[in-house]
Amino acid sequence: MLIKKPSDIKPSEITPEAMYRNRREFIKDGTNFLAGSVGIGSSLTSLAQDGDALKARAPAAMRRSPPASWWAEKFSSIKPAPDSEPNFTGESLTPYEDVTIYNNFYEFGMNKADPATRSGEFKTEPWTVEITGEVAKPGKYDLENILKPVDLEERIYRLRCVEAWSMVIPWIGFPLADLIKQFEPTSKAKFVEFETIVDSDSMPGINSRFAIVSWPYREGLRIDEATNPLTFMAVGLYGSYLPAQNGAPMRLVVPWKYGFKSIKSIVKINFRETQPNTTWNDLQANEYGFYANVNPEVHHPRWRQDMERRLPQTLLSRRVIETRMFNGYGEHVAHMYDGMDLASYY
Ligand SMILES: Nc1nc2c(c(=O)[nH]1)N[C@H]1C(S)=C(S)[C@@H](COP(=O)(O)O)O[C@H]1N2
Ligand SMILES: [Mo]
Repeated sequence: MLIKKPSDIKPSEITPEAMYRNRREFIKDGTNFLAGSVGIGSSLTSLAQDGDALKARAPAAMRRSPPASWWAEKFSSIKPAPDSEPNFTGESLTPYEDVTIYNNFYEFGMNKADPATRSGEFKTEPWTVEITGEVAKPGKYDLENILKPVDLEERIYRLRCVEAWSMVIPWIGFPLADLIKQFEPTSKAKFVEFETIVDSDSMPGINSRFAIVSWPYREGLRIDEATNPLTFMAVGLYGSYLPAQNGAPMRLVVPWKYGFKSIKSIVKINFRETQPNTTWNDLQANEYGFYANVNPEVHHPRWRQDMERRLPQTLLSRRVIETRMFNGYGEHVAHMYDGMDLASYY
């Protein structure tokens, strides 16, 4: 077997995981895990057990989408995350395996492993995004064209699901504000509405008799939230393209809100004057609000919101931590909600 000198190894041969482990080895985990005995509710099953079974079921080939050549060029220069908050959390990263196997993407099914194991037929090329409503430049745009003017950067964010689990994920993408300004919103654009693709041929959850969502999956933000510097459009994670299960080719990431706001595989962006309907709010308005800001003081009937399991859990450590207001990003976002009663606008 040939042994390659480090200088002979092309960057493309280094797995993103290995790259990240090296780069981030210095991270001292500042996360303060609470004692394993803290009662956090019976809904919190141990991922240590689920995890091994899930990993065995997800074929490695499904982890990365095969991208057209323009993607490789786009990914050849990525501005690294600064080593400080809010774009870098200082906590250890959730491993690639967990980020890409433990997912919520109901279009592929309701179980955590469904998006990884049932998205093999999903096509992300060609991909167009339709821009409508209160903008000077509406139209159907090829993804390649709308990504041309944006510079890719890395952001390491916490993601906190309303189901009381959380991850730390190194995303690749760009501020949503950089995308929005291309379409020149009018003064009537007070809200932004997003829709996910509906492709029943490749998304086995769409016509499932267990489906509870009326498709397309929809989300929305107020325009000031959408243009907040933290609000991110991700096109990759761990230095590589987004796998289908994480919302390829482009998904929203709103780190101070519950995970369900971070809508995946976006095909429509509509600018409007009134607040849009959103998927989870439509389904169960008493449990899921439009704002969905992470808030340990607003209770949810089925999951504790004052604590969370930081993935991956192991048999030895359940890694239960306290949930922070605005998921720890309050300094950068709390001002947008001045004077609002967050118990009513949850
Ligand atoms: N289209 C679509 N987007 C979605 C979902 C979904 O079911 N469909 N699930 C949401 C939920 S509940 C969460 S927690 C996050 C999970 O993102 P991840 O699987 O990349 O961690 O995606 C969100 N975006
Ligand atoms: Mo979620």
